[in-house]
Amino acid sequence: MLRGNPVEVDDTTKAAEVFAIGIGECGSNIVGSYLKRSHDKRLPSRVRGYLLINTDRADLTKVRQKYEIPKEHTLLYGASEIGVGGRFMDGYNAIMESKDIIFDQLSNLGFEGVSGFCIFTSLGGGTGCGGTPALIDLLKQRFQEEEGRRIFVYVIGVLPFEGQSSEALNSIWAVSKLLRAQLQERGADLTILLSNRTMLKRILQWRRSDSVDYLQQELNVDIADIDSIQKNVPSTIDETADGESRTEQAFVELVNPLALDVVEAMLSPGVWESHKDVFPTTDLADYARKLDPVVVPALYADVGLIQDQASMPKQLRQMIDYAVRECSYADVGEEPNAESVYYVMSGPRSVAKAEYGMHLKEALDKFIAPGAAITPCYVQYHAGEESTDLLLLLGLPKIPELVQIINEATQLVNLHSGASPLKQGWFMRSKGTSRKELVDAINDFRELFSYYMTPGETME
Ligand SMILES: Nc1nc2c(ncn2[C@@H]2O[C@H](COP(=O)(O)OP(=O)(O)OP(=O)(O)O)[C@@H](O)[C@H]2O)c(=O)[nH]1
Ligand SMILES: [Mg+2]
Repeated sequence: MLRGNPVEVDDTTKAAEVFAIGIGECGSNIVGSYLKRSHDKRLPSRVRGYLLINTDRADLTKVRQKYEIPKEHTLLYGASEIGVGGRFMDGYNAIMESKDIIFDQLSNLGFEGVSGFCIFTSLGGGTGCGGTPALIDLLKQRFQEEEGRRIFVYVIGVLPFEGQSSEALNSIWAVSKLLRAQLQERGADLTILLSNRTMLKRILQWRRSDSVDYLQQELNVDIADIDSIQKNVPSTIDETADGESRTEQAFVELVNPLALDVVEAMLSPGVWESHKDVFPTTDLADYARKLDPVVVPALYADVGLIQDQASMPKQLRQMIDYAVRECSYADVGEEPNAESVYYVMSGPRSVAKAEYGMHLKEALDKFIAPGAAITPCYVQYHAGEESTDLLLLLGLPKIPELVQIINEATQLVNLHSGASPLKQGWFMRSKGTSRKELVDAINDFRELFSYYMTPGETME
């Protein structure tokens, strides 16, 4: 649509194109399922191209077949061909060592001149978790240092299900690494956190009966108690390793479409369409300028607002309450205390309008820290029959489930700590790094999300 239209030729339009990269199994699946779902196998018009990369040949082949991805949009790299099994430093090094082939392929796919990258990855594995910071480092070096051109990089990172302590530790390392690198202009401009456990909870709440049917059919078991699934992923249904991986596979199939919806909503203000107005003009890069570096999105689709001026403030307040509490992609609890907020309200002209900004601001007040900046964006459709959708991006909110992740990671570190170098060998063997680097990462988290921690509680 955008292509060939005279409007696209102006600089601002061109400047807004992004390139999508899916790294590792999770990242590839998310981008793959997007392509499969969109009718004509196309990305939103602001996404110039995409590449799925993995160190695991079998996984890459699977993704190609499953989502019918042309071979030139995939790349196998690294020495092992069987993935890195959660050893994230191997994931990091594999990217660094494959710089040339990665850039060659990106260049064949036309990545020159894009203004940003969206990298999709899980945070708990090895290939994506370790590879993402390395990839960003290379991209920033290439564009910012060699070409002298600022680019922005967004990471859409998936937090693990509950009870996966090794993945909890990897996730903490990755986020801390991305933030620390940002201090040197070599990290992610925005890390958007999506949590598998929360997305699963949402899906089971919203599409309860569909989801149960799907799970029963996929797993071939009788799912009597869906509440216990939510609390106890993935061991509820079947304790065997095979059963676990089957369950996990079924869960990720359920949540992946949810992950895509939020990215599409973020892109939507920047996608040009003849029958809509956007103000203020908003592009992907604006999110990074206005928000803190770690963001939790909430998407409330199809809000049923009733046209009645008198009750509008109340309706808008309920909309915000519901979005924060029931539609966030990682559970932010009752008091997220976000340090910045961006909202995109889209819908018919009569609803998505700046006059309501005052009410939205009031409604957001109890969910944000004193002094937190609120940045609005309104997307108005002329026709009037569009649904009303609200996207909230919460910058650096409190995330109660991170407490659990921190605790799981801390326990694991303690388990393998001791005076003997033999004992500490675990860190190098299974993560490829030192105990100290992991302890530092955990301490970064404790500081960043200090809200939950008792003062002085740092690891030695
Ligand atoms: N939402 C979602 N999560 C996934 C998907 N695939 C894997 N995961 C989660 O991702 C984590 C595992 O990471 P993977 O992406 O499989 O790891 P990887 O990057 O391929 O790295 P290695 O396999 O260690 O080389 C676990 O927390 C999984 O639950 C997916 O398609 N969607
Ligand atoms: Mg893998």
